Amino acid sequence: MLTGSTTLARLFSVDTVTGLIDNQPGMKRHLSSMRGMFHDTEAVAAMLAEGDPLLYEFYDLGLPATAGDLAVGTSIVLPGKVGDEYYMTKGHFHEVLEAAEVYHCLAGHGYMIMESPEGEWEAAELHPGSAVYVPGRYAHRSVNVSPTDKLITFFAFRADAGHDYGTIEHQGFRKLVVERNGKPELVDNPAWQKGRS
Ligand code: PAN
Ligand code: ZN
Repeated sequence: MLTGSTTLARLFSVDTVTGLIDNQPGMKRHLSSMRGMFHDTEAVAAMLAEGDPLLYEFYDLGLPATAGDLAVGTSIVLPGKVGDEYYMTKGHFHEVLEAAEVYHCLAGHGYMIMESPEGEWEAAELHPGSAVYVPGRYAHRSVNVSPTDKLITFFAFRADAGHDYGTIEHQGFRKLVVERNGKPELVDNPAWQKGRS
Protein backbone atom coordinates (compact mmCIF):
# COMPACT_ATOMS: atom_id res chain seq x y z
CA MET A 1 0.00 0.00 0.00
CA LEU A 2 1.13 3.54 -0.75
CA THR A 3 -0.03 6.43 1.38
CA GLY A 4 0.99 10.09 1.64
CA SER A 5 0.15 13.64 0.63
CA THR A 6 1.41 13.42 -2.96
CA THR A 7 0.92 10.98 -5.79
CA LEU A 8 4.52 11.10 -6.98
CA ALA A 9 5.76 7.81 -5.61
CA ARG A 10 4.94 4.61 -7.40
CA LEU A 11 4.39 1.23 -5.91
CA PHE A 12 4.69 -1.66 -8.30
CA SER A 13 5.29 -5.34 -8.09
CA VAL A 14 7.73 -7.49 -9.99
CA ASP A 15 6.90 -11.16 -10.26
CA THR A 16 10.22 -12.93 -9.72
CA VAL A 17 8.95 -16.12 -11.35
CA THR A 18 7.41 -14.70 -14.53
CA GLY A 19 9.28 -11.38 -14.68
CA LEU A 20 6.02 -9.51 -15.27
CA ILE A 21 5.44 -6.06 -13.80
CA ASP A 22 1.82 -5.49 -12.81
CA ASN A 23 -0.11 -5.26 -16.08
CA GLN A 24 2.49 -3.37 -18.07
CA PRO A 25 2.57 -4.15 -21.78
CA GLY A 26 5.81 -5.64 -23.08
CA MET A 27 7.92 -5.76 -26.21
CA LYS A 28 8.64 -9.11 -27.83
CA ARG A 29 11.55 -9.95 -30.07
CA HIS A 30 11.45 -12.96 -32.36
CA LEU A 31 14.29 -14.58 -34.29
CA SER A 32 13.28 -12.85 -37.54
CA SER A 33 14.20 -9.48 -36.02
CA MET A 34 17.72 -10.75 -35.25
CA ARG A 35 18.61 -12.57 -38.46
CA GLY A 36 22.11 -11.17 -38.85
CA MET A 37 23.08 -11.38 -35.19
CA PHE A 38 23.74 -15.11 -34.74
CA HIS A 39 26.94 -16.44 -36.25
CA ASP A 40 25.41 -19.63 -37.73
CA THR A 41 23.37 -18.21 -40.60
CA GLU A 42 22.36 -21.68 -41.80
CA ALA A 43 20.90 -22.49 -38.40
CA VAL A 44 18.98 -19.19 -38.48
CA ALA A 45 17.54 -20.02 -41.91
CA ALA A 46 16.63 -23.58 -40.86
CA MET A 47 14.83 -22.35 -37.76
CA LEU A 48 12.98 -19.62 -39.64
CA ALA A 49 11.81 -22.22 -42.17
CA GLU A 50 10.00 -23.93 -39.27
CA GLY A 51 8.59 -20.82 -37.59
CA ASP A 52 9.72 -17.69 -35.83
CA PRO A 53 10.49 -18.43 -32.18
CA LEU A 54 10.23 -15.81 -29.46
CA LEU A 55 13.71 -15.12 -28.04
CA TYR A 56 12.99 -12.50 -25.39
CA GLU A 57 10.57 -9.93 -24.10
CA PHE A 58 10.94 -6.87 -21.92
CA TYR A 59 8.69 -4.68 -19.86
CA ASP A 60 9.03 -1.26 -18.37
CA LEU A 61 7.04 1.08 -16.21
CA GLY A 62 6.54 3.56 -19.02
CA LEU A 63 7.84 6.56 -17.08
CA PRO A 64 8.62 9.79 -18.94
CA ALA A 65 11.91 9.73 -20.85
CA THR A 66 13.45 12.69 -19.02
CA ALA A 67 16.98 12.99 -17.64
CA GLY A 68 15.65 13.00 -14.09
CA ASP A 69 13.53 9.88 -14.41
CA LEU A 70 14.62 6.27 -14.45
CA ALA A 71 13.55 3.67 -16.97
CA VAL A 72 12.81 0.63 -14.83
CA GLY A 73 11.72 -2.79 -15.95
CA THR A 74 12.42 -6.44 -16.56
CA SER A 75 13.99 -8.41 -19.36
CA ILE A 76 13.15 -12.07 -19.95
CA VAL A 77 15.31 -14.16 -22.27
CA LEU A 78 13.96 -17.61 -23.10
CA PRO A 79 16.12 -20.75 -22.99
CA GLY A 80 17.31 -22.02 -26.35
CA LYS A 81 20.06 -21.88 -28.95
CA VAL A 82 20.50 -20.96 -32.58
CA GLY A 83 23.02 -23.56 -33.68
CA ASP A 84 25.50 -23.54 -30.79
CA GLU A 85 24.84 -19.92 -29.78
CA TYR A 86 22.56 -19.22 -26.86
CA TYR A 87 19.45 -17.04 -27.10
CA MET A 88 20.34 -13.45 -26.31
CA THR A 89 19.13 -9.88 -26.62
CA LYS A 90 20.10 -7.68 -29.56
CA GLY A 91 22.24 -5.54 -27.31
CA HIS A 92 22.90 -1.85 -27.73
CA PHE A 93 24.88 1.21 -26.80
CA HIS A 94 22.91 4.00 -25.18
CA GLU A 95 22.45 7.03 -27.38
CA VAL A 96 23.60 9.02 -24.38
CA LEU A 97 26.79 6.98 -24.42
CA GLU A 98 27.75 7.84 -20.84
CA ALA A 99 24.47 6.48 -19.43
CA ALA A 100 25.14 3.51 -17.14
CA GLU A 101 22.61 0.81 -16.24
CA VAL A 102 22.14 -1.65 -13.40
CA TYR A 103 20.76 -5.17 -13.82
CA HIS A 104 19.71 -7.46 -10.99
CA CYS A 105 19.23 -11.12 -11.84
CA LEU A 106 15.96 -12.48 -10.44
CA ALA A 107 15.97 -15.94 -12.01
CA GLY A 108 17.96 -18.19 -14.30
CA HIS A 109 21.59 -18.36 -15.37
CA GLY A 110 23.24 -16.13 -17.90
CA TYR A 111 25.84 -13.58 -18.83
CA MET A 112 25.91 -9.86 -19.39
CA ILE A 113 28.32 -9.21 -22.25
CA MET A 114 29.67 -5.66 -22.31
CA GLU A 115 31.85 -3.82 -24.76
CA SER A 116 33.20 -0.28 -25.08
CA PRO A 117 33.53 1.62 -28.37
CA GLU A 118 37.26 0.90 -28.20
CA GLY A 119 36.63 -2.85 -28.07
CA GLU A 120 37.34 -3.42 -24.37
CA TRP A 121 35.00 -6.12 -23.12
CA GLU A 122 33.71 -7.68 -19.92
CA ALA A 123 31.42 -10.61 -19.22
CA ALA A 124 29.51 -10.91 -15.94
CA GLU A 125 27.95 -14.24 -14.96
CA LEU A 126 24.43 -13.85 -13.63
CA HIS A 127 22.67 -16.03 -11.08
CA PRO A 128 19.63 -15.15 -8.97
CA GLY A 129 20.76 -12.41 -6.59
CA SER A 130 23.76 -11.25 -8.58
CA ALA A 131 23.69 -7.75 -9.97
CA VAL A 132 25.84 -6.03 -12.53
CA TYR A 133 26.54 -2.34 -12.91
CA VAL A 134 27.05 -1.75 -16.61
CA PRO A 135 29.33 1.27 -16.82
CA GLY A 136 28.58 4.21 -19.07
CA ARG A 137 29.91 3.83 -22.65
CA TYR A 138 29.51 0.04 -22.60
CA ALA A 139 27.17 -1.75 -24.98
CA HIS A 140 25.37 -4.61 -23.23
CA ARG A 141 23.68 -7.86 -24.19
CA SER A 142 22.02 -10.49 -21.95
CA VAL A 143 22.60 -14.13 -22.82
CA ASN A 144 20.64 -17.05 -21.34
CA VAL A 145 22.84 -20.14 -20.90
CA SER A 146 20.33 -22.31 -19.05
CA PRO A 147 18.94 -25.21 -21.09
CA THR A 148 15.61 -25.02 -19.28
CA ASP A 149 14.96 -21.75 -17.45
CA LYS A 150 14.21 -18.18 -18.40
CA LEU A 151 16.82 -15.54 -17.58
CA ILE A 152 14.94 -12.78 -15.75
CA THR A 153 16.63 -9.50 -14.88
CA PHE A 154 15.42 -6.24 -13.40
CA PHE A 155 17.02 -3.11 -14.84
CA ALA A 156 17.20 0.64 -14.25
CA PHE A 157 18.88 3.44 -16.22
CA ARG A 158 18.34 7.14 -16.81
CA ALA A 159 15.18 7.40 -18.80
CA ASP A 160 16.48 9.69 -21.54
CA ALA A 161 19.42 7.38 -22.43
CA GLY A 162 17.95 6.15 -25.72
CA HIS A 163 19.08 3.04 -27.62
CA ASP A 164 21.59 2.77 -30.42
CA TYR A 165 21.02 -0.66 -31.99
CA GLY A 166 22.61 0.14 -35.34
CA THR A 167 26.22 0.05 -34.17
CA ILE A 168 25.89 -3.48 -32.78
CA GLU A 169 23.87 -4.62 -35.81
CA HIS A 170 26.76 -3.42 -37.93
CA GLN A 171 29.80 -4.54 -35.93
CA GLY A 172 28.52 -7.28 -33.61
CA PHE A 173 29.92 -8.00 -30.16
CA ARG A 174 33.52 -9.07 -29.90
CA LYS A 175 32.65 -12.16 -27.87
CA LEU A 176 29.99 -14.79 -28.57
CA VAL A 177 28.58 -17.15 -25.95
CA VAL A 178 28.36 -20.65 -27.41
CA GLU A 179 27.92 -24.16 -26.07
CA ARG A 180 31.06 -26.31 -26.10
CA ASN A 181 30.93 -29.83 -24.63
CA GLY A 182 27.63 -29.00 -22.97
CA LYS A 183 28.94 -25.85 -21.28
CA PRO A 184 28.86 -22.15 -22.10
CA GLU A 185 32.07 -20.72 -23.44
CA LEU A 186 33.07 -17.25 -24.60
CA VAL A 187 34.70 -17.29 -28.01
CA ASP A 188 35.94 -14.59 -30.38
CA ASN A 189 33.40 -13.43 -32.92
CA PRO A 190 35.11 -13.92 -36.28
CA ALA A 191 32.78 -11.35 -37.87
CA TRP A 192 33.48 -8.63 -35.30
CA GLN A 193 34.43 -5.27 -36.78
CA LYS A 194 35.71 -2.36 -34.81
CA GLY A 195 33.21 0.06 -36.21
CA ARG A 196 32.99 2.87 -33.71
CA SER A 197 35.36 5.51 -32.29
C1 PAN B 1 17.11 -3.19 -21.40
C2 PAN B 1 17.00 -3.84 -22.77
C3 PAN B 1 16.24 -5.16 -22.80
C4 PAN B 1 16.11 -5.71 -24.24
O1 PAN B 1 15.91 -2.65 -21.03
O2 PAN B 1 16.41 -2.89 -23.65
O3 PAN B 1 16.92 -6.09 -22.03
O4 PAN B 1 17.35 -5.76 -24.90
P1 PAN B 1 17.59 -4.95 -26.25
O5 PAN B 1 17.19 -3.52 -25.97
O6 PAN B 1 19.05 -5.07 -26.50
O7 PAN B 1 16.73 -5.55 -27.31
C5 PAN B 1 18.17 -2.10 -21.51
O8 PAN B 1 19.33 -2.37 -21.53
N1 PAN B 1 17.73 -0.88 -21.69
O9 PAN B 1 18.60 0.16 -21.83
ZN1 ZN C 1 20.55 -0.51 -21.98
